[in-house]
Amino acid sequence: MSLAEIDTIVPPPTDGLRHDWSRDEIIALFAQPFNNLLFQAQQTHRRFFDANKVQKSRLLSIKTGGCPEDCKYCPQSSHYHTDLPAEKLMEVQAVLSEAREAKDGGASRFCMGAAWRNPKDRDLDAIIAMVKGVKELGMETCMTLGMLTKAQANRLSEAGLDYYNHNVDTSEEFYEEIITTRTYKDRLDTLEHVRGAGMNVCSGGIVGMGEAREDRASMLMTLANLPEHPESVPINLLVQVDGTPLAGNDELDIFEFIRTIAVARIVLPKSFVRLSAGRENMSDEAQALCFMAGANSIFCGEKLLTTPNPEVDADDALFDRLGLQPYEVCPSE
Ligand code: SAM
Ligand code: DTB
Ligand code: SF4
Repeated sequence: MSLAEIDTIVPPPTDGLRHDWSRDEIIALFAQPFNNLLFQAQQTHRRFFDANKVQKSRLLSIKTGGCPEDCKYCPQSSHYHTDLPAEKLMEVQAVLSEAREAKDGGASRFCMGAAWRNPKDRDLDAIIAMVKGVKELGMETCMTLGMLTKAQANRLSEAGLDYYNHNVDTSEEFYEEIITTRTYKDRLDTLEHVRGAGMNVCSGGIVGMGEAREDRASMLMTLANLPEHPESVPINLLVQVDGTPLAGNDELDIFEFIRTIAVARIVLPKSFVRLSAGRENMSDEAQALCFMAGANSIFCGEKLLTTPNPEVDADDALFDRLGLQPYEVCPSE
């Protein structure tokens, strides 16, 4: 097949955004003096967003623990011993009552996570009932259930699921240090199925796992060079959980974390960049710098999936001190 023919099969992106970043270019962004990097990120942020608005999502673990995958960061993997009891999939009504509470607490999106390698087809009826029920409450819906086939992605999309979260987690080069039970390509295939089914894509990763700056740059390159940028990009700072292989790792310098947020903002200018896991151990000042660097989404509520997150009152106080406003209902990106 000639190059011209390939060009007609995969049309170039038409969104006016760059999808051709090299790793060296992204490393150069990281390497700027901190003030210059933050200035560039803040300018980019203001081109597409209100710099004082932050989207709030609430997480719920609908199926906890006992996961067959070996992700070295994860307290829910059955390969490690973390004192986390494995539970069955929650009942639909119990999920809906948590969603009602999340809405009352100011969340515009409800994200449901399951400790699965992939959902089984027989689970999808209950999952779809959850999606429909949460949407009836007037909230956006997000699910993260592991790998999806094309057919599963289509079913979820038809049910009205707004977002699917599936992280690339790290760079392609570092990936095998962290997960051996599924490949990087598996992850990209799932993202393609989600996009092909017409859902919004939520995909990001974790930093602080012992990766190098080059890996952080490479991860952002993968995300920025997807045919369409994910609408939502969670940047998680590793939450170290005793019993997982990454517990006891050296902590990442917080300024390197803030740099990662800033670079994500620059290479993914129209995406919501989520200051995701790790806020519990961050100072207010560090979080303020993350917002300044272009983070405009957080998880709210005192629990992530299985680990603690700041109390709602603490977040409200921080938003007040910084003059930040939550999006009522998230603008459709
Ligand atoms: N099992 C599904 C999967 O892995 O695709 C969905 C749930 S999984 C817990 C969702 C994401 O949470 C992971 O991809 C990872 O990025 C993040 N995560 C899990 N444990 C974490 C930790 N200890 N610190 C930071 N992020 C974590
Ligand atoms: C994402 O990127 N981070 C969230 C969500 N997507 C599902 C999960 C963070 C989990 C942190 C560890 C825990 O609470 O189990
Ligand atoms: Fe399982 Fe997801 Fe945890 Fe990996 S990150 S062990 S797939 S729950």
